[in-house]
Amino acid sequence: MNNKLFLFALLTSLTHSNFAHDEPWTASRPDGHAPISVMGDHMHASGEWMVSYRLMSMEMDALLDGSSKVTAVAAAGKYGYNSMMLPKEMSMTMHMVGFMYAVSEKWTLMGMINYLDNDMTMQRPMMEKMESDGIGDFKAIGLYDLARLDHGGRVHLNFGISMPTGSIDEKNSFDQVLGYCMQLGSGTWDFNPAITYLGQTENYSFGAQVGGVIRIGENNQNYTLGNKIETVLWGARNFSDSLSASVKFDYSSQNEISGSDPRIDSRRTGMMDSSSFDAKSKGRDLTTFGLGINYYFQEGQFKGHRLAVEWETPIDQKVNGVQLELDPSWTVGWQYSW
Ligand SMILES: [Cu+2]
Repeated sequence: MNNKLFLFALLTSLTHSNFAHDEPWTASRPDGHAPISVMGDHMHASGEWMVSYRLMSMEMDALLDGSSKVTAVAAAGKYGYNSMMLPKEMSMTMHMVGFMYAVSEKWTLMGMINYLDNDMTMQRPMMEKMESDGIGDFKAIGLYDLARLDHGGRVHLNFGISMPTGSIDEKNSFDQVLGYCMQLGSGTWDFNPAITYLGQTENYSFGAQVGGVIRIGENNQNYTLGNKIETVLWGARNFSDSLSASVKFDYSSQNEISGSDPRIDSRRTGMMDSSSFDAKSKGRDLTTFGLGINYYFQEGQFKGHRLAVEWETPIDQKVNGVQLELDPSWTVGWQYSW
């Protein structure tokens, strides 16, 4: 609760303070783009293109039961899992390639595809490492310019659709289907709506995005990943025409899975049950704090290129059921527009 009050106070003070600024909002400054982990934060001028690449790296270890750390033995006893089958560590690396194109002043189109690489180690010491990698779900997003406000503010709507191009059939070397968190896609068509507010003063910029993921129907294995809501608030200060630094708060909440994969259910028999196979041990509430740097090349042979890095740490997390705890993560990115 204190976190939310603080965020509210921060946003209120930013939006109601006396930063006199009569220029319209512009992307042509280092803080004209949000911290690199935020998607669909900005629009482009009509006819403009942008390509981007992001690398995101996440690590998880230690088991959580709700918001409390728990040992594998205690979690297994409470939920009826086999403690040796519980996860111990997981790493997730995501390569994300995107493009943007503004078809008019009112509409910017975006496409994003990612390549995922997941590794998971189990509690049982001699057990082989679980691995999965491949293409994730393709996202197509239309950004609609809703309003240009006085004093450098603007608002846009994000209409996103996620297509089920990522596999939900990833298996181990014994031809058994891996747990839910090792799969690469949702298996469903998902709607990704959001509303984004951007503000700028001479040396500061700030923004807020409220969005969600709404799954449509069930996938071909009779389950649906949980719907998700997410609120992101950020602020940045520019130190020159090329360099800015940012802070970010992100709160997200994702529900557990509804339904279950019969192939995964068949692995839950004979004392081999694991939280990885349990549809109720999926989804979490997560609040993170991030620090970032954006660099924008304004001239020279790299004119139009941007480099950005962001470090993000959880400040509060509560998992559904038993799951691994998320550690601090990194996002680095490159963007080029013309
Ligand atoms: Cu862009």
